[in-house]
Amino acid sequence: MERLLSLVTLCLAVFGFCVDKTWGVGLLDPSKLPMFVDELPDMPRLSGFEVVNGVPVSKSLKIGMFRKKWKFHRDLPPTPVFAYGTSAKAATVPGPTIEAIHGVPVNVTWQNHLPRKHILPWDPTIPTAMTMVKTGIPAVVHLHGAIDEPESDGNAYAWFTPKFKERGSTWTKKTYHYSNAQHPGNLWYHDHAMGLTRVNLLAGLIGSYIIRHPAVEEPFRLPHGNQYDRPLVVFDRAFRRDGSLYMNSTGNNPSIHPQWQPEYFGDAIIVNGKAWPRMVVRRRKYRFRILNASNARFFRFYFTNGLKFIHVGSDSTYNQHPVTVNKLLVAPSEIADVVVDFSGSKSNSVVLANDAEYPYPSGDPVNKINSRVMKFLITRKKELDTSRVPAKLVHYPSPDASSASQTRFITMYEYTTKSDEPTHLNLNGKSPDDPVTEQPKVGTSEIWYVINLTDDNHPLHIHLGLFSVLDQTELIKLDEFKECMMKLKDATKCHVDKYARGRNTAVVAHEKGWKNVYKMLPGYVTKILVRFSYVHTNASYPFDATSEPGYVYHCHILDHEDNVMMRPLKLVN
Ligand SMILES: *[C@@H]1O[C@H](CO)[C@@H](O)[C@H](O)[C@H]1NC(C)=O
Ligand SMILES: *[C@@H]1O[C@H](CO)[C@@H](O)[C@H](O)[C@H]1NC(C)=O
Ligand SMILES: *[C@@H]1O[C@H](CO)[C@@H](O)[C@H](O)[C@H]1NC(C)=O
Ligand SMILES: *[C@@H]1O[C@H](CO)[C@@H](O)[C@H](O)[C@H]1NC(C)=O
Ligand SMILES: CC(=O)N[C@H]1CO[C@H](CO)[C@@H](O)[C@@H]1O
Ligand SMILES: [Cu+2]
Repeated sequence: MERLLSLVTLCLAVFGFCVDKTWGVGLLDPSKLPMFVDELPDMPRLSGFEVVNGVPVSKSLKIGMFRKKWKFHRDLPPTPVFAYGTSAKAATVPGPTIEAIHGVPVNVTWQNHLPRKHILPWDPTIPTAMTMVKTGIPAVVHLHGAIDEPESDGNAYAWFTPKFKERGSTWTKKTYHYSNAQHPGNLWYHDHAMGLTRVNLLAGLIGSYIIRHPAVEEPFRLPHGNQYDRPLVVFDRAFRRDGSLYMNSTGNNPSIHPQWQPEYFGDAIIVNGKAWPRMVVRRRKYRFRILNASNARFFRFYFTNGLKFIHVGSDSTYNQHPVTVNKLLVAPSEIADVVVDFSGSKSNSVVLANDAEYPYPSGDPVNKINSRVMKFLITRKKELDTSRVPAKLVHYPSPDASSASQTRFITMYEYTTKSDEPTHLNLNGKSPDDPVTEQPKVGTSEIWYVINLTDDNHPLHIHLGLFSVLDQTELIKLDEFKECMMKLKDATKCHVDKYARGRNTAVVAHEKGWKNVYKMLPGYVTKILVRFSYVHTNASYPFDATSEPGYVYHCHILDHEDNVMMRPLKLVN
């Protein structure tokens, strides 16, 4: 049957009307895949340091990007993917978890071994590195949440092809330097090539990166060690029956963008590279660093038997105090660092579930398939558990709005056709190529008012700077304000203060700290304080943050970021 179907694809291709490959090999009905049959993998761990005479010292790593096949489910044929790893054989989806120590830098040479042809459809009508190359798929790695030099930040135009044969306009060097001078936290690395981020991540170019700080963290006695401290990388995917990844190759406005669609969703929920896996856990506490690595799907996680999450940290920093919650809303690229105590479970198995609408918050409700994430099978016997969750974690200096040296307005726009189909999005009416307008001074803080004029919740991600949400106020007379903004593109001239008079929505307790990505409520003005220095000390950066190519800030719905919801950010002295 499968062979017959690929024969059909071939014939259609030969006759030139194989527009969408789904014609040939049909879409997989994900309800055909039994849930909870694959064990949850722990991705290979790569140490970013060596221990010499009992002291951790700096190390250099070589990590490649490879095309290979990956088994996402027991009953699904192997899927062609792009994967990070120290060799093609060792490469995994997601890639290896890099473990670094605070104060011990890691050098990584990212090596591109990708083929010339992409495994997913891409769109030549959005600004993309793909149209500029002959020697292979362009790629560049961004370490999300890292406070590091611009040369190692993975600028979208710093892409390169295999053997560095072709390089983008802002490419500067082969080996990236990660200082790990920031406080302990949860980072992740992923591709960031211009106009390809959504497809390169969909193909598998994602991995976790943890910075540990033994002197700060050991006294907490949180669950630790590879067995009890586990990254969970969650994303959604759609498949064809032959196991290949499915991404619609027809855009929602094909006459403008033949392929681009405003949001990618798949019904299969993947954790650490397996669809709806299961994990046998002991009746004790575990720490899970949950990363939402979906292109566009928000997750609102909960346990079907009422178990709770003890939220101890977010994407970049620890909470001041642990916060216990029944539900966790995680936007794309957000990280929730939680402790789950299975000793309190009344049942011997529990499903981690999701009930977030997609697109969030105004889209479809979840269904039987995409509302399930994974299953935990809990041993019967209670364990001796010496780990704990301390009442106090890390106290960072509170955001001080009066210290801000600059105020900016950042407006999110979505453009649509007459029939209301999105064509593209941007920030402040500008594209990534327009000259830089945000030039903060190193060491200062700034207030940004982020105005969402779209129907979606956009996770805003700022490179280098950490930010804290001060206030979320709904806009009144939105249509009037929007009309002015569409014309003038200037929040001051449109008197935003006259419109920011609506409902005030509190920031939830566990998201009050310093973050590198935050969900911008649609129709709201979100006031944030962005800090361009370390938040735990006033130390200056151990690198020149003002060098080329600078940084960027963007929406982390990848389909938006690629078309073209991203702007440069250039630090100055
Ligand atoms: C890492 O790179 C830096 C330059 O960016 C260099 O000074 C340092 O010696 C390198 N470390 C190792 C372990 O190679
Ligand atoms: C692909 O997208 C097009 C345009 O939005 C839509 O008409 C079509 O139904 C989609 N195909 C599938 C299989 O979802
Ligand atoms: C993952 O992030 C995406 C995009 O920000 C978001 O839409 C989705 O809800 C998040 N999923 C979870 C489980 O948090
Ligand atoms: C950093 O400096 C600011 C004033 O510039 C001060 O209010 C704050 O307490 C300092 N923080 C630390 C951790 O020293
Ligand atoms: C949920 C929400 O309030 N969304 C609003 C975002 O802003 C646009 C106007 O620009 C409104 O139409 C949406 O209702
Ligand atoms: Cu990013």
